[in-house]
Amino acid sequence: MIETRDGYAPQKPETLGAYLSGIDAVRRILGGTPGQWSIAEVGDGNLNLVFIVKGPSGGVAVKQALPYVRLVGESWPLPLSRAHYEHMALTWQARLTGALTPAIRHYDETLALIVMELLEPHIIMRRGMIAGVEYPKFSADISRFMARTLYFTSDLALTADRKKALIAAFADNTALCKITEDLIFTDPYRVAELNRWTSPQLDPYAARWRGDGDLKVAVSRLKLKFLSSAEALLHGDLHTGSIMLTPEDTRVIDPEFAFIGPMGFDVGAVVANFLVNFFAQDGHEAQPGARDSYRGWVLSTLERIIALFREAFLQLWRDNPTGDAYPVSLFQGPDGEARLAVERQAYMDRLWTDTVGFAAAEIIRRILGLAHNIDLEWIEDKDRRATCEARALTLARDMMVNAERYPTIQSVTDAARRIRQDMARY
Ligand code: SR1
Ligand code: MG
Repeated sequence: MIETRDGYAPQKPETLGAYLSGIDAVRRILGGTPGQWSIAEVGDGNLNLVFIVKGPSGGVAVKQALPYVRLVGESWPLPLSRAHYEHMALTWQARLTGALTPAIRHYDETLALIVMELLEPHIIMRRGMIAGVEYPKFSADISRFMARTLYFTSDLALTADRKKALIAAFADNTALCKITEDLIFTDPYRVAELNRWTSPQLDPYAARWRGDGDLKVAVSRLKLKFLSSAEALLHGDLHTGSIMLTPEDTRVIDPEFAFIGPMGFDVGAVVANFLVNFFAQDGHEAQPGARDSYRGWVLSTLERIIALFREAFLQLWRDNPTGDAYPVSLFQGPDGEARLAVERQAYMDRLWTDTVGFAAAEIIRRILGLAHNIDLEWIEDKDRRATCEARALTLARDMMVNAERYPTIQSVTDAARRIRQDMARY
């Protein structure tokens, strides 16, 4: 059933101006009179309305939840409460990371609407990476974002009562979690109405995925972890479409899928979307080899992200052992400290193994499931696209089934380079 709520109505450019003119903080940012404001709906995401509003003095971005999935239509109802979770997650992330999120100018729970800072001249990272733009600050920014949001919302930093309160605060974001549970961990491995792929080129791959017992077991283990491991506050959809940036400034947007889940899911989303972009470059270069240097940037940046994330997370743990997990009192004296240092490395190794599996699941669903990436979708020549996709699927299958063969990010990037070299065609 489509949700209705007293006072809720989807905004249109004609109604939004009047609404915003009633909010002092927004009126001051825009300047002039509402008649001088330009308002355009620009949303190209899967779920929501997004408006850009500009006035004589400045601009804002307005995001409003619809009571259904925009990509599919009213046949797929979705609760408006996702704006509540997005607002709450943005508030946490802003507190923990400073300027790595868009500033919130106004929040309206009834309208399920968030007014945010207009990020200009930022663009969606996925688009920048398709165009071959390098972002020198990104590895430092995203590793800091992940380390701080994941560490400070985990049991390593929070006392048990605060951690449980955090779990409770996000526990009802079930509809958004269900999208992930179905679209990432289930549908690509079974016949599902919404699945799609580059056909007929990848038909044999789709069929193989539905008949592969090893893959089904591996993805089911990951799904169980996603369902049951309340490790930290996740962004929940940390792909390159959820990042707006310039070479100088990075902002993480869109945390409406936020909930308390396994950390490797967020880190894996970044890994997966970099790998997909790496494989997609063959479909975007003007002549073979033209994007070699960019491919090098993509993989070396990914390696740096993971190294910096590990370093930053460990440093936060050493400096802020404030949670109820690994009580300081148990690890005093030189022997205790040494044991804890070893255990911290083991913790990071387990997190990395989770990351490999979750990255694989994200790659697979972007090729065989409902929601695809423009990195691949924009490759017009279907044979070329299918070759890029088949290489990504080949790597992802092995990462998922044989995660232990990928103990480091270098082992993943080496395999990506190798598969690209060796696999001439889908
Ligand atoms: C029906 S929503 C499909 C996808 O869009 C969002 O960005 C999430 O990635 C979700 O899985
Ligand atoms: Mg989104």
